[in-house]
Amino acid sequence: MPPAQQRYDLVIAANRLPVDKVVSESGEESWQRSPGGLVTAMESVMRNQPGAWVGWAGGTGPAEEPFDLDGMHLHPVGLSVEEVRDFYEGFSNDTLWPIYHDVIVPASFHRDWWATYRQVNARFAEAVADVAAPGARVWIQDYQLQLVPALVRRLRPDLRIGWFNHIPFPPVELFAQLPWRGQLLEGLLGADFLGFQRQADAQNFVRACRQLLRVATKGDTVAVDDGSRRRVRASAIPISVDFKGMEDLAQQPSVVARAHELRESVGNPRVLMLGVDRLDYTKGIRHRLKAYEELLAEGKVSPPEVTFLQVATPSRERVEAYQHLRSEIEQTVGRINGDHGEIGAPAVHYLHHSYPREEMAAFFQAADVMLVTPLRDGMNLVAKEYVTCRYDLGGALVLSEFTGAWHELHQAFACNPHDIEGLKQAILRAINTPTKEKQRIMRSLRRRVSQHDVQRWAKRYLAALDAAPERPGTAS
Ligand code: ADQ
Repeated sequence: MPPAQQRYDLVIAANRLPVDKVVSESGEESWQRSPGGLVTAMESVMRNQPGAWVGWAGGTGPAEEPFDLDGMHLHPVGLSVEEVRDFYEGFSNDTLWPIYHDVIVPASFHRDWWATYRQVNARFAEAVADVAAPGARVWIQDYQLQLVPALVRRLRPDLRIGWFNHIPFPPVELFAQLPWRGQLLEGLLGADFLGFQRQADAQNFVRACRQLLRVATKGDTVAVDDGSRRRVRASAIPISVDFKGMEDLAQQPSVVARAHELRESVGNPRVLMLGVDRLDYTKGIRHRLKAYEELLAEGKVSPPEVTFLQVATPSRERVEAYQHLRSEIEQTVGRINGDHGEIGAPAVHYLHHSYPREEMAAFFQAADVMLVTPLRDGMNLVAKEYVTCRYDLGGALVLSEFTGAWHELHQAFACNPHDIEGLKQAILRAINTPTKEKQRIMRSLRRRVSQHDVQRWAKRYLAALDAAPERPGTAS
């Protein structure tokens, strides 16, 4: 074990480190913090206590040396080319991701992917055990690391272990398809506390334990069958955004000017509709385009008066389902523009890029109607970011009932994206509702997000971890 000064009272383990490697013109390499809600939240808790972050740095090959950046100790975990393929693209994103998202596309099951998932989870657990101080709190993130809780407990029974699932936890009927379902549940039950986006996700987990492991459950706790008489609590602590930070950004004069510029560059429409997503089949982009195409064909909306801008971040481009999705979306956009666009006035503006936070804030401010139509989404931060940027109370949010966000943002224009007719009606309502009423809705959406920001989420999570059932024998 490293010397005492290199061990920490709070350890985050996540698939990715919150940094990217940048290479200067002279060829010098350095690390730059990548923006994101999780890292902002962690900064707020790490201000009061030193913390370490264990994660993959994004490349392949042996792990880089641990280093400190902006008050955080970063501990890279290395992945080989084969491990990226089998652990990350394979088991995480082609087995677990579809099963945990209602099997929108079929899941692939491969025993060698599972073997690599176990191997990589063990490496993460060893890294956590190395950097954690005696009695430290460990907070493990997401579906890529479901075996880490039990592996860490085996190595370091003195630690208090939490896990948070950023994506949905599926109903037992779907979860049961996984050939390794028992091992995954046992991996998670190594934690003291398990956090989920929605109560329904926590309940799905508890039910899976009862039905598949045949262990006793009571309310939101599961009894662990390992002779320790431990109980594990599973409950909902929905994630959020850095409301203050993002609102400040949106108010910057350069961002406001950029929002005007964006509207102008798409022809100053009366209604600019916007979609912003990772290019993922869970996000309902196809359904959104279909609804829009029908509205155009029926003459209910027409460019250049109404136009639609879809920003799609490149994602998981080596996984086949994502390659199919991309070509399908690009074909559809081409068809819609061919049928309904005019020279200089396309019906759909489509951007397949990643943008800096400032540009995202400008997109949100420029949009009259924000279309968030996932078929299934753990939370969907885009919905909360949109609301955060609308300090002017402008805009309208169309929100799928299948997102975690909808459970907090009921006042939004709700839609079931599978119901194309209903989706069209929701879009028209969002366009045509009087401004005063839309402002009232936006005010109440903003109140919710401002009072439940990501800093509060992190505090609530850690408080729940501290309050989780004591282990028999350790209670004072
Ligand atoms: P994601 O599936 O990635 O996250 P989401 O919650 O919408 O989905 O977060 C995406 C983030 O990427 C947002 O912060 C958004 O602003 C940003 N983004 C999107 N397109 C971008 C672009 N072109 N350029 C730059 N940034 C872009 C998973 C789960 C979600 C859950 C989050 C957090 O799938 O359900 O809400 O984790 O828990």
